[in-house]
Amino acid sequence: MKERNKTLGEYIIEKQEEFKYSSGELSRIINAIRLAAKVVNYKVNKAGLVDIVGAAGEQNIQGEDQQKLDVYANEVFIQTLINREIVCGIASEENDDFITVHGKAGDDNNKYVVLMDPLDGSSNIDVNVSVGTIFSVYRRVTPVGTPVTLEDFLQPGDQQVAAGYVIYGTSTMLVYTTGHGVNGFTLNPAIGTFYLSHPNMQYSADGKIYSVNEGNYIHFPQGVKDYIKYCQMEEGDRPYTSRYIGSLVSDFHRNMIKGGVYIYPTSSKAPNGKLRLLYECNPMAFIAEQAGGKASDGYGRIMEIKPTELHQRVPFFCGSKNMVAKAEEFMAKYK
Ligand code: AHM
Ligand code: MG
Repeated sequence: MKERNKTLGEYIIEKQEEFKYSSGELSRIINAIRLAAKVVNYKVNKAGLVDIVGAAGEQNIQGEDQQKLDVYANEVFIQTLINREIVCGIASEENDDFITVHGKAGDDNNKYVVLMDPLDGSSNIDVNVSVGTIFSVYRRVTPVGTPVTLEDFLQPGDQQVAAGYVIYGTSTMLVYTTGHGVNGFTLNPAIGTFYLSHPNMQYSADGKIYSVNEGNYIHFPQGVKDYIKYCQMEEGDRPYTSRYIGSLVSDFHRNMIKGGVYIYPTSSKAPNGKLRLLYECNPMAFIAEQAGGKASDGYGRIMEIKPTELHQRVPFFCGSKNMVAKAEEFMAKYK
């Protein structure tokens, strides 16, 4: 008989020992994210009803104020983490500054900070296209017992202890890593339970999909222009297929399953690129590497960049390792 799929809850308990500090706190953080993801999922799925129950900024028929979904998701994730008293600080793409979170007795004894993009690609909500949540967990570097400082958040990506995303798509999935491979869990909405559906997710070394906003072509660096032309050339297994949703989590998820590369380069319009190092690129880079892929800023490893500010932007090349390496080759020609 086929073995029943594990639930995320069972999996978290089973894997707790694998985590080097194994105090149970990290498991509780993943549990909090699991809960918040279900709440946000419920709301995202109702987004299409906004025209019926009232648009953001208006009151719905029950007289409740409607809220923008990204603001809502931000509040849900922050409140869920605060309520469980397991982190000492949170930084979010939606907030200018980080939030200090005190422990149970008003102390500062918690050890972890969470950084997140609560609803990435939110402009896609209005057109019924998948969006996602991205999160990243670090151990604080300042002494336990003192309030968190900026230093606790400005750590290079290779210090992450966990990272993941939730994709609110045709089905809702939570995909995460704690540095022991990548596993994906699919939500059964009927009973509100995530089941292990994609164990040990892997990027193939080569792929046939390239994902980049080609509307910006004219503004791209020459290395990226040349790489795009290379993808389109008739030779060997090329031309590749072009796929771009404009929702990082969705583009990444598809490329991890099918093999491909995602690129958001610098451009003359956005000299540092668009994506945020701490909330988007580092967590995706950690997942990519854990799945056998590669993540680069065009010249070097994303996870080795020492962040200088919370909302720092970086160019992002991420996906199947040989594809990212090839793009880097083109970039190097014009360095
Ligand atoms: P956001 O954080 O404001 O939602 O922006 C990030 C999103 C990514 O999900 C997506 O890959 C990218 O922006 C798309 O940008 P563009 O429309 O410039 O191609
Ligand atoms: Mg974002």
